[in-house]
Amino acid sequence: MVQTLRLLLGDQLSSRMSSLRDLDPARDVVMLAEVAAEATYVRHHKKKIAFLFAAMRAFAADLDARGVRVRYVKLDDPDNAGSLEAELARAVKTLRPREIVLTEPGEHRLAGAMADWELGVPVEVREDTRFLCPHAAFHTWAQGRRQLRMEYFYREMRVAHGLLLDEGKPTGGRWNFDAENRKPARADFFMPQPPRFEPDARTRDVLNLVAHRFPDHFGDLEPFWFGVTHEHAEQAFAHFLREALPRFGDYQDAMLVGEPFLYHAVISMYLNAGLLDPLDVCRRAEAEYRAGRAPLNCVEGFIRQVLGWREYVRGIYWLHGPNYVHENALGAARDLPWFYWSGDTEMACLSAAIGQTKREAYAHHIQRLMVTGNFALLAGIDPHQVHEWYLAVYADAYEWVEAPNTIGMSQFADGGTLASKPYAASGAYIDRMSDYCGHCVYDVKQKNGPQACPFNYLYWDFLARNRTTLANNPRVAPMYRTLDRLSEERRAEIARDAAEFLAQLK
Ligand code: FAD
Ligand code: DLZ
Ligand code: SF4
Repeated sequence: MVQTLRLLLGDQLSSRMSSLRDLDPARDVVMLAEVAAEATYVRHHKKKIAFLFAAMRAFAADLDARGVRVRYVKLDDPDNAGSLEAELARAVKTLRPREIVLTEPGEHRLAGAMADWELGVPVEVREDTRFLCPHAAFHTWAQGRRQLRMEYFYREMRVAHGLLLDEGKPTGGRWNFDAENRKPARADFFMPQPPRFEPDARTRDVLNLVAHRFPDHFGDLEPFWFGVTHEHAEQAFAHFLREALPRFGDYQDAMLVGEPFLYHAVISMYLNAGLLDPLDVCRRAEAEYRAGRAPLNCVEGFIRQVLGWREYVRGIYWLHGPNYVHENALGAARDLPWFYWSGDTEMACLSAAIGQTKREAYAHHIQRLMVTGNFALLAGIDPHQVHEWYLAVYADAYEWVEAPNTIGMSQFADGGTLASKPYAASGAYIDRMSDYCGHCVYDVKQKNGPQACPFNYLYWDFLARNRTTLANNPRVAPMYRTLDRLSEERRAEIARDAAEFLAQLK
């Protein structure tokens, strides 16, 4: 008889999961299940499914080698029951455990479903201790605050975890070196590439399965180069520390044609699936600064992303209920244009960001925020459709992190809970931070007319359309003063160009 059946979800691939805390290999069984319900709640990128299944299989093999009894259900198992609940029911029937233990999932969808599970044995759901800010601590921090600004949360996290502190004060005399992190990159820079891992026989099996079962999902399955084990993720992170961290900060906001990764870490899919530990990566980045191998602005910038943004967006996600993903403060209602799936657009910035998303299931933050996100915001695309796109297309996408970034930061659909102003920008921003415009059929310097960069007139049209909601925002008010200084003729031109452009979006 089995004492405890311990379920590990596909993004819980760490031996430090709370669900494994008191594992007794003599009496317990650890279960992992590839199920259609999780693989299709959005039409995930093929690389994302392949990454998770291959990593799940590798982790299960690792547990097995350590003497743990593992029940692993493959997607093509003829008895596969299709959902986590149905698979647990099948396991309960066969193994007759006294209890089921699992770590909370990262989404309201699954948490809500679990509350209704009827499995005939007690189910214990434990907190996910991989995160550095427990739910209760975030609630306490948020209570009574009018504004939940990341910067203040981040400072408290630095103190709580003793990162980049000298005698209780921020190292270098400042908490935040972001002002130094906005340099455009040049195409002739040396670009470190993330390490690529040759698929082994186990991963090849998964690639065949995904090719066969999900042919109509978005994205290119091959070449598949993601790491799928803790050792791979470790190698990828060590490579980042050595090769890219010393320039990470400076070029954090830069974009270049043909350079999808620049100096970014490319570790979010590993962190989010449990293959890397967030506190460990922060400590090791700090050690690079202390050893004189990476400058403070780069190390602080990296730690801010992981200790600050990553924990903060998760706190915001759980603070808001399941309806957060349906918020639409600006009443945006246009359908997501088809080119988000095909990449087929003449706008070079969008074509580059979407093209690499298709190929790699990866785009870095500024591409997500200031290219695909900015365009959707300016064009008034329904934020829920935008949210479902981001949730599907990136290898690192889970709702706890994707939704606040999309609904809150990128689309301003939560009315400013997360961001103090909309991340809306004209073509000039993209031109300053990238070399995309030099490859575009549109002219970024032209403000109106058929050759003008669409971001230029859409930007002003966005402000004009959303005046009632945004004009009183102190951070946007100066832009309304500029808009109001434009001649009537110019404003009519903006409205006409925007209407014509938006009318042909399909
Ligand atoms: P780097 O730029 O090297 O940063 C290092 C790490 O910091 C990342 O691996 C990540 O764990 C963390 N990080 C950085 N920015 C953020 C952020 N804004 N929120 C949370 N963590 C952050 N990130 C996801 O992990 N999953 C998502 O589904 C996701 N969706 C996004 C959707 C939109 C619209 C936007 C604007 C951002 C989204 N992000 C998401 C945040 C960010 O873009 C990615 O974490 C980052 O691009 C991952 O690449 P990297 O590992 O090279 O990150
Ligand atoms: C994303 C995903 C996919 C594609 N497939 C599975 C799966 O087959 N089995 C599983 O346990 N988990 C999978 N996941 C991850 C879950 O969807 C994830 O645990 C929830 O979204 C909560 O974060
Ligand atoms: Fe994008 Fe406009 Fe530049 Fe073309 S000109 S790449 S559309 S910002």
